[in-house]
Amino acid sequence: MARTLVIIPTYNEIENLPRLLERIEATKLGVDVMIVDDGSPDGTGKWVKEQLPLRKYLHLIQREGKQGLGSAYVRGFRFAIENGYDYVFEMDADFSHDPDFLPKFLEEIETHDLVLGSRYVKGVTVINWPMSRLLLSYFANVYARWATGLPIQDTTGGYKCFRVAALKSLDLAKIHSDGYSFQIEVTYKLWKKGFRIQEIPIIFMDRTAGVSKMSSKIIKEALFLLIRLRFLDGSA
Ligand SMILES: Nc1nc2c(ncn2[C@@H]2O[C@H](COP(=O)(O)OP(=O)(O)O)[C@@H](O)[C@H]2O)c(=O)[nH]1
Ligand SMILES: [Mg+2]
Repeated sequence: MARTLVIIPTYNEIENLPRLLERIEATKLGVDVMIVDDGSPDGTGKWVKEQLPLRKYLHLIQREGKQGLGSAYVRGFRFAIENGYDYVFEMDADFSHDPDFLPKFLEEIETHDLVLGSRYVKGVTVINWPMSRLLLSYFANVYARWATGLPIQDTTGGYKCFRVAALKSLDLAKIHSDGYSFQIEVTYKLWKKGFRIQEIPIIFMDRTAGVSKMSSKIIKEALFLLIRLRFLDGSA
């Protein structure tokens, strides 16, 4: 049996996380879950800590202060590598990434190294986003495709499944980007190394509880990352 770890970074997700864990349990896939919490002021990390003895599949890394999504995932990746997992997922805590798609990812990862949940392979499958945000995401992807040459419709999405053996080939210490940049950078590096990447359609639903941590800083970072990947860092 393959061992799978679902990494969920959290910052103030107490309104979502308890229900999300129940939904993951209901899939009966037997996956482990790693929460990487950055000292959420709303007590998300404290709640997870209390759950550890009750939910044996659950793991927790507590960091001090909000340190960003990218480094939270890198921390989780290291745990997966050190603890002999076969597959590792990225998943948001806010129900944008429906746990019911987990089996589809697991099916595809058997013959690929990275499976991407895509909002743009079957038309546009995004629910509840204001038009402005949808356009931003859509055109960010058009730009990312153009700048990197990645043959992928949705490079900024954060619902992904990696073969841990592929992640091991990356120099995680060199990945400093955050947010959307992080998503593009990791996928780009695996693609450059010739790993097998597959996109599957997902329906992405914007959060209905809690608040988004997206910021203009994260968008600007993505803009510059693409320039770096394309023109300065071809050997990445
Ligand atoms: N640990 C950690 N998690 C974060 C941080 N920023 C965002 N997250 C989590 O990353 C996921 C995606 O963030 P979200 O605010 O929904 O971004 P959006 O979907 O792009 O609007 C959620 O589970 C957040 O709680 C951070 O700095 N540290
Ligand atoms: Mg979100």
